[in-house]
Parts: sequence; C-alpha cells; structure tokens
Amino acid sequence: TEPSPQPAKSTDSVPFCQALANHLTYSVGKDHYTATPRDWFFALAHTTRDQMTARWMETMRRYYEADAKRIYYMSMEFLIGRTLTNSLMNMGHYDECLKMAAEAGLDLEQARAMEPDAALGNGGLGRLAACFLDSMATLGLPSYGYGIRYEYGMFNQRIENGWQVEHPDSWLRYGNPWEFPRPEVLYPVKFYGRLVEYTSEAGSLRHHWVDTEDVMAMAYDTPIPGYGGKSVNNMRLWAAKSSRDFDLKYFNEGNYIKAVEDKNESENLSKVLYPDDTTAMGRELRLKQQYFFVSASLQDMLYRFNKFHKNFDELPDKVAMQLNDTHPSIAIPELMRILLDLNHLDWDRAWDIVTRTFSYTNHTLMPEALETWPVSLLEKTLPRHLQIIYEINHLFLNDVRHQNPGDTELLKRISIIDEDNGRRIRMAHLAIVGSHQVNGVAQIHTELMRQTIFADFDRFYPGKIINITNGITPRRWLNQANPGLAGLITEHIGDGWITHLDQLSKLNKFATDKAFQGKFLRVKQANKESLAKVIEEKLGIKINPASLFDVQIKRMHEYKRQLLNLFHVVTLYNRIRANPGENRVPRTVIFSGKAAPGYARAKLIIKLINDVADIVNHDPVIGDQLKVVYIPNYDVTTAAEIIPAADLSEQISTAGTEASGTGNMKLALNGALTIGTLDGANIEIRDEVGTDNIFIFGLNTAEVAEITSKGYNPWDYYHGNQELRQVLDMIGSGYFSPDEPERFRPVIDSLTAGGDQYLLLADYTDYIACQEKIDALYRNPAEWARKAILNVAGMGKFSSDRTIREYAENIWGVKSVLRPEV
Ligand code: DL6
Repeated sequence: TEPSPQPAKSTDSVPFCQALANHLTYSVGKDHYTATPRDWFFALAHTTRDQMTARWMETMRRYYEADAKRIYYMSMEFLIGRTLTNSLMNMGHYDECLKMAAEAGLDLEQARAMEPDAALGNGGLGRLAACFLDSMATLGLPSYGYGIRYEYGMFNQRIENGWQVEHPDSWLRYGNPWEFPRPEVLYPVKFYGRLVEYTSEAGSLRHHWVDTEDVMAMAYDTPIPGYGGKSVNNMRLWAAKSSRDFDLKYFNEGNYIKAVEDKNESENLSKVLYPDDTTAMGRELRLKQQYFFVSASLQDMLYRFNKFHKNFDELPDKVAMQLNDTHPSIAIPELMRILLDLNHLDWDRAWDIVTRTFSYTNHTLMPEALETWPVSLLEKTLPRHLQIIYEINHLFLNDVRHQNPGDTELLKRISIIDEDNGRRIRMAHLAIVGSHQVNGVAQIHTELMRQTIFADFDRFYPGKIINITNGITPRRWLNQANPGLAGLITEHIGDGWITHLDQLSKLNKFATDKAFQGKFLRVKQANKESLAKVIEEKLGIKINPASLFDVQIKRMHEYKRQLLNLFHVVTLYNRIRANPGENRVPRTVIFSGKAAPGYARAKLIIKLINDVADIVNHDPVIGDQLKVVYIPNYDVTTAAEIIPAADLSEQISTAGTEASGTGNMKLALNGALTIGTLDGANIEIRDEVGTDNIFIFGLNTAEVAEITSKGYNPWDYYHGNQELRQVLDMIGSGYFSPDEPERFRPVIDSLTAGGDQYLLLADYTDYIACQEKIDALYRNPAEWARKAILNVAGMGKFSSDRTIREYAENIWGVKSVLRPEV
C-alpha cells in the first residue's frame, strides 16, 4: 500500500504576526507601504482561517473515527454576520492579535470594518441558525449546516428622503476569504422532465425520471469554530453552476449569446436571497432554490453515509436531519425518491427510514407565512415528488380515516393537499407527517401550535409536537458585542459563563451591591456614548447620552407594532409641547429594521417614523427631551452596536403573534429592561428574571381571542382616550407630512375603519401607563441598575447551548464527540 501523507500539523506554532506578514505578502500581494485597511482585513482573515483549518480537518477525522451520528441542519438562511472577531475569539487568538496590532501600529478597527456582513438570511430564523452553528461546534456535536451560497444576500437598506430604498448586497465583490470552494464536490440536480414507469424483475412498479433539465450544485465550505477551538465544524453552502458551459447547437450556429443564455439561467438559482420572511411567495424560482439545495445536500449526506454503511436501515441511527421551517421540506419526498427509485427499497421500509430521520421546526403561526405550493407547479417542476406526496397523503389519510371513521371534515383539514384554494400542497402538513418530532420555539408558541393550527395533528400524533425554546450564543451577543460588560462579569464571577450561561445567576448577589451597580451603570454609559458617536457620524443627529435609550430593532412588520411605539413618541411630543417646563426623563427612541421590498404598508411606516423624527428632532420646544432615530440597514453588525447601549427593549407584538423573538434575549442579556406583551419568549424571560423586573402590559392571548370573538371596535378606544385620538388625528391629517397631508391617512384608516388587526388601539392606554412607570424608575439609577443586573443574572436559560442540548437529547439522539484534552 502507498504510504499516506501525514495530515498537516496545526499552524498554532507560527507566531500570529509572522503568519500575518506572510499572508499580506504572499496571499494579498502587498507590503506595509501599500496595504489598505481591506488588504489588512484579508491578511488577518487568511491568518485566522489557517488557525482554524488544521483543527477543522482534525474534527472531521474525529467524527469519522467515532462513526458518529451526524446532524444536518438544513436551512435556507444562515445570518452569520462578520466572522473575523468571532473566529479570533473562539480560537483563542484575539488577545494576541490585539497586542500584535498595537505593537505594529495596525488599526484593527479599520481593518475589521472592511468585512461585509454575510447576510444570508432575513431575520430571526436565519440568525437562529447561525447561533445554532456556534453552539453545535462549541458542544462538539458532529453537525453540518447545509444551505445556499447566495451571490446577493439581504438587500442593503438606504433611507432616502425618509423612504426605504433597496440596494443589492454584493457581499462577494472582493472575494470571501473564509470559504473553500470545492469544484470537485459537484452534484446534478434535476428539474422538469417526465416519468417512465416500468416493472422491476421482482414485479414491482418502478419509476424513471427522464428528459430532465439539470443544474449542477457546487459546494463551498466555511469552517465554524466552536468556542475554545476544540471543534471546528463545517457549513456547506451550494452554488448553482450550469451543467454545460454552453449549448453546442446554438454555438455551432454562430449564436454565441443564446448558447450562454442557458448557463446564466441555471446559475440564477443561487443568485439572490428572497427578502421576505412573513409571506410565503409561491414563486417557481423559490421552489427551485429549495429543491436545489435539498437535493445536493441529500446526495452529499448519502455519499458520506455510504462510505461506511451499506444498509439504509442504519440511516436514522447515523443521521438526523433538521428542517429549519418548511423551506427544506421537499427533502422528505426527495429521500423517498432516492430510496425507492434509485435504491429499490419498498415503500414501508423507505417510509420508516425517512420518518425516523427527519424532524421539523416551526417558526411562525401566521397563516400568510405558512408555505403552500400549487399542485400544478410541482407537477411541472418536480413531477415524481408530486406522485410521492400523493402517495404519502393517501396512506396518511387512510390512517386518519381508520381512527376517525366518518369524519370527512377532519380529512379535509388535515390533508397534505388543500383542495379548496386551487389545489395546493401544505408543506407544514407534509413536514409533520414526514418527521418523527416537530417543535415550536417558545412555550406559548408550542402551546398555540397544539391548540390552533396543528390541533388535529396533536390529537392524531400525541407527543409529536414538543417545545424547544430558542436561545442565542453568548459568545457573539455578550462576549464579542459588549466587551465592557463581559469584562465586568468575568471580573466578578470568572469566565465560565461564556460556555455555561447559567453561571450568570452568580450575579444575583451583586444586584444590590452599590460598587457593582456603579460599575454596571458606567459600562452602560460608555456603550451609550459610543452609540451616540456612531449616530452622529452616520446620521448627523446629536443625541443625549444621558437620555433613556429606548430601542426597537427588528424586521418592520405590523404585528411587531413599531407603530404603537411611535404613538408613544407622539404622545410624549404632545405632552412636552403642552407643558415644556415640566421635569421629564429625556428619551432617545431608536428604531432599526428592514421591510420586505413588496410590503408597502411597512415601508410607509418607515417613512412615518422618519417624518415624525424630522419634526420632533427639529422642534426647539422639544430640545433634548426627546429624539427619534431611525438607524438604516439593520444587520448583525448594527445589532451588535445598538444592543449594548440599550436601556429599554421594546418587545410589543400583539400577544400570540411573535413565535419567540431572540432580540428580546440579546437585549436583556446586555442589561436592558424589557417592556413587552405576554408573547413569545417574553413570558419565559419574565419567569426567569421575575415579574418585578420586567414591564408587562397589554392583552394576553386569551384576552386577544376574547376581544376579537366578541367583535372588536377600535372606535371605542379612539373615542375613549383623548390623547390617543389626538395622536391619530395628527398623523392622519398630515401634521408630520405637511408636504403631503394625506400620506399617512391609510395607516390611520386601517386602524380605525379597517379594524386594527393587531389591536394597537386596545393596548395603547396600558402601554402608555407602563412607559410612565419606566420613566419613574429611570429617575432612580440604583433601582434601575438593580433590576437590570437581575435581568442579566436571569438570562442563563437563553443560551443557544441549552437549546441545542435539548435538540440533541430530545430530537436528534446525538452525543458530543469532543477532542480529548491535549
Ligand atoms: O425562531 C426564530 C424566529 C423567532 O424568534 C421569531 O419570533 C419568528 O418570527 C421567526 N420567524 C421567521 C419567519 N418564519 N418563517 N417562515 O423568521 O423565527
């Protein structure tokens, strides 16, 4: 046998600064005289990547040697953000790098700022996937993230004359130093075509899928370092490549353009992220994106499995596939197709394997976000999958019928096919039927899943729907984002919290400690001053760092009720103008968030916020007492700038609409107090930090249901509260839009005449009263600090490490394969 080359040794032994100098010269091709901040960023990134690579290879070998069960986290979105600081910190090279930069006179901040955010996601769901990757690697779980390498990520938002304007995010323009292209890892993905039936030698009916149009999926790998650098996992993203460089027929006819047209068309598949997370748009390209990455990922996963296993019955013991929402749920019929058509298993055996392999996470109850696909589209695009879905449904409905004889209404409701709306496939139903476990993302969300949209399934499959409350990684959202607070915590309780967040409870005893309170408040103050500087530099708005920083940062959506927050702003404005001399708590109200490009109402609300800001910020009567700031282009990096500076976290969705929220966790972890409804994870945050340390207001889910069923009349609230009426009248009649007085009339009409779907008017009075309590508390810094410290201390539960442990134990059945200590 040939001697096999020894795996490369870790580059840990090469001094960081030497490695950096080498990369600047040999990878970037610059020297100290000519290097720009971007060149330094690339040199730093290559140096850091080197540190990860040997450990990455070692991790992969370790998983092979253990023949470990693998987790495949299948997600259309991974909202990673920037990687440099995260990798340096997780690999333990951050301090060395800081020292080296100081010695060499390198402006690390400038270099860091050159890194674009990898914005391959919309919001909560995508960022959750990124936190999960970090936790899975930190816990040494053999896992892979599978997704799409979009050439254009989430659009860049600019605010032009108060309006959102979208610009393409060409994040790969300068190259991506973190990824390894794998031109040899290439799989064909089929579309369209037709089916040919035949009878096998054993006499069973089989299918060939022929005359397909094929696109190639090429892998790009990105190492994901766990904290402490013990394990480095892989995120494998697929890019579409044409299956042929050009069509020879056209080329030979001299039609060069037509010949390359096909190539461009297939490569469009991974071109752009769909920038909408709250409506399911039934676009062919979206379905093709979903199948594209699912098909490539399954081929890849099976290639790995088949290297060491010959029997598919072992698959569920060696593979767990997590579907991040229904977006990848076409994987269920795809794995059936592979087992039936390509490997000739019989149906029952294949179905048993499939259902023991998949599990599905639901992230929303909103009907408009639940995916359905027209049968006709599948018939054309993925004809064999449609057949398989029909058969899955047929067998499933037989079982339901058997248990519930005569209940035809139940069959209609529970069927995978919706027969009423032009025949559509309900992907959530497919995902539930094809999975062994289904989870919601916060207790109340799971409860509502069981009671409402999936009540029939909960009865039919008792125990299948479970809760796993979301979490966030403390590495990025405290240790990296807020070095001041992280340092203070570590100074008092050690740094164990970074991997065991429940150790934050040790801070409870410092909540009343005057010295600690003082330090805590000084850290917050310093963070507020930094943010004030950024805001002044970016937007030219001067804000008062001593004011209460009131923060609402999240996607723009009516159910999240940015408008309710704005009503409070206008109420304050009116109160100050009516009584300018009164001693008040000064406030800076900060908004940030993108609206889906097609969501006209959300975009109009952005314009309204900016119009209100314009009037409020320039009114001499108001002065320093109130400022409104809309920070454009909310992304992971912007979040990490705002969150450490927040005093107050606005989590004010209508009860029953926000599945969990994770911004609520990030803000509380950084010492902001929450004003919130009893919605999503707010409820569990309240349970952890104590009712006295959170500001809960408004209707709860039961009251929302009651009020809507009784016939909600927004006019009662309009007429019942003079301040509310004044706010609505001002906005509706053009007080904030004198150039176009009718501009915001539709916003107000939708609340009064239009029924106020999200019950803003019903919650207004209680919300304003709650804000008054917050002002009163803010006047007492020691008491404010005490509550804020108790919030930090109570956040242990919300580490994504805890979340991932629950997935590992309750769904995946996987164990950690950590590196033996060296
Ligand atoms: O589970 C992550 C995140 C939740 O925290 C948010 O409450 C929820 O709105 C969000 N859902 C989405 C859209 N889902 N779909 N489809 O991002 O998930």
